[in-house]
Amino acid sequence: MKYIYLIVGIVLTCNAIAQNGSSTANNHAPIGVMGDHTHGKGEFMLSYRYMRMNMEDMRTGTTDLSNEEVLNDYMVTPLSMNMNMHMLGFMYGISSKLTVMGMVNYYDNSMDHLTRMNMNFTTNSGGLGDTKISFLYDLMKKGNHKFHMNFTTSIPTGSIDETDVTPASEPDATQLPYPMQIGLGTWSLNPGITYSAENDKLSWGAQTSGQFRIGENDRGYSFGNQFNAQGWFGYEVAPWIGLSTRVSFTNEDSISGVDESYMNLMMVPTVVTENFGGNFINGYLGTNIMIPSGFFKGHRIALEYGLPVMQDLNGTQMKRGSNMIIGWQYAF
Ligand SMILES: [Cu+2]
Repeated sequence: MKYIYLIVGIVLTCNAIAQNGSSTANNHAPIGVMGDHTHGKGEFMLSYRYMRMNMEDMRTGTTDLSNEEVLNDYMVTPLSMNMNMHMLGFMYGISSKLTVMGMVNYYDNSMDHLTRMNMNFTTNSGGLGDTKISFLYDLMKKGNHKFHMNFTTSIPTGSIDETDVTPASEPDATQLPYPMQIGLGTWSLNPGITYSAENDKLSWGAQTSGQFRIGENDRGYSFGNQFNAQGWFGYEVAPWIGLSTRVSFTNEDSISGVDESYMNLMMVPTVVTENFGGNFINGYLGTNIMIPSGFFKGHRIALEYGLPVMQDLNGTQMKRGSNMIIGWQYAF
């Protein structure tokens, strides 16, 4: 809730600042949408996003579970997880129709647990994640309406061998559960299509995409394929600032194959492959700001905050919580 006040606050306090002639802040979708726009030939864009996602409390399907209920079946229950992601990206217009995009991510994860013996412990992992290369191809532009195709290849540069010390492994480190791994360990092909449109004050768009994991990784498993559909709506308060709402739907499969290093599947729900994926609907509020003058003229700052609206989980999992993204973009 406090983020809504923050967004409204930014708008009200800054609204008096000098306004720029051309409408631009809302030419981009909310910052959480990847590959929402293309670039003209020879144009570069750099971007940085910081994303913080958090998960807490357990659920099966749409039924919440207490720690005691989880500890009836498992020796340990997760309590919460925090994921911090730093995402560095570039875009380049190869031609008037084709844009290439690259992205590297740095992860910093932590997970809190409770054991049957009523003991708490935390595990950590972090490092460079998978590398993404995308091609965006303009299919159609008609008036203010535009369609482009997205094709992303995810290259498995992130580690799937993350270890840490747990009470059961002390004093040695042990292979951390699936959600604490940094990469997929497999290549992934992610095709999609994006529609965007705008008029005087309003902008809107939609994107649908899939994520298809290729084969299994060298630990013997592969993360679930995903289907995503999302739509957004933006309102231009002033040419340099826009507000946005977004709704996203994700369907994710459970993990296939198995990492044999998890010897005891009664240890914790996060080592059981059935306890992954589900159906998720998230709602977001955001703002896009384009600095209208001065040294940072043309730099974009954006913020988006999301919460789950619905989540129907496969097996026993932690619930997804809030999702915050802060971004910077600059084209030249
Ligand atoms: Cu761009």
